[in-house]
Amino acid sequence: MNTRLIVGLTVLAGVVVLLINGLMSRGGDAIELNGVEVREYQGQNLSSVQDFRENSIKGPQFIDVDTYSLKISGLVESPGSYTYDEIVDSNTRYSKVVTLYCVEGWDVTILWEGLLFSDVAAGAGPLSEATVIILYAEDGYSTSFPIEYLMENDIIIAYKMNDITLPPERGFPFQLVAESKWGYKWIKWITEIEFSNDTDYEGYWESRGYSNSGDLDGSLFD
Ligand SMILES: Nc1nc2c(c(=O)[nH]1)N[C@H]1C(S)=C(S)[C@@H](COP(=O)(O)O)O[C@H]1N2
Ligand SMILES: [Mo]
Repeated sequence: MNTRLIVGLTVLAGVVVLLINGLMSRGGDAIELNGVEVREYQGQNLSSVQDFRENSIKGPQFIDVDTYSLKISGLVESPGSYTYDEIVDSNTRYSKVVTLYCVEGWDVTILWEGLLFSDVAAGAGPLSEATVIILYAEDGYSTSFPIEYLMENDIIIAYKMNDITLPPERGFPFQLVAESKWGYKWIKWITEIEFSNDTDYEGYWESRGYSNSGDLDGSLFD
């Protein structure tokens, strides 16, 4: 090989290394602030926090934890508002690997950590007339569930995924892990839990034709 070829190849290799480094550090930045993401759990490979597609109705919401409150309203004995710390510190923490399936055809398998929805809601004392729970979010999004689904299935409100605090894009402070339901039922940036008896209520995507139950094994449209 002549010298010019060797020099040329060396320069090319250097450029490739720089490019790869650049791409890798770009992808990692936002996440490393909160710690190191776990990618394997009990022998199971997990998806990455970055494998989600960002397609929220108004883009990421940036919620200030110091001013945030979660409101519990409607058909309950004691409506109230709780801070992030009140919710996270006063309830038992659970973790579980659950897969989110979006109707667009992608899915992510994540180790979620959070609180039982039923524990968070129990303090407010749901009234016996309540049959439906409507969840509202910072971006105006909403979705609803039959009360039994959220109260009787160990459904989690997550504040961590793969062992890092939910990044803003992924729903900080809380995302509902709506197991066995399509991704559009996994509401992010939750701000209010309303107990209701409005069985006709339709959330954002539900009012645009998607099934109200959102069951993965049911039909996609009502
Ligand atoms: N507040 C809020 N929550 C939301 C959405 C949204 O637009 N706003 N999109 C839903 C949809 S359609 C999916 S598939 C999941 C996926 O989350 P991602 O946007 O973090 O990928 O979030 C759900 N939760
Ligand atoms: Mo979705």
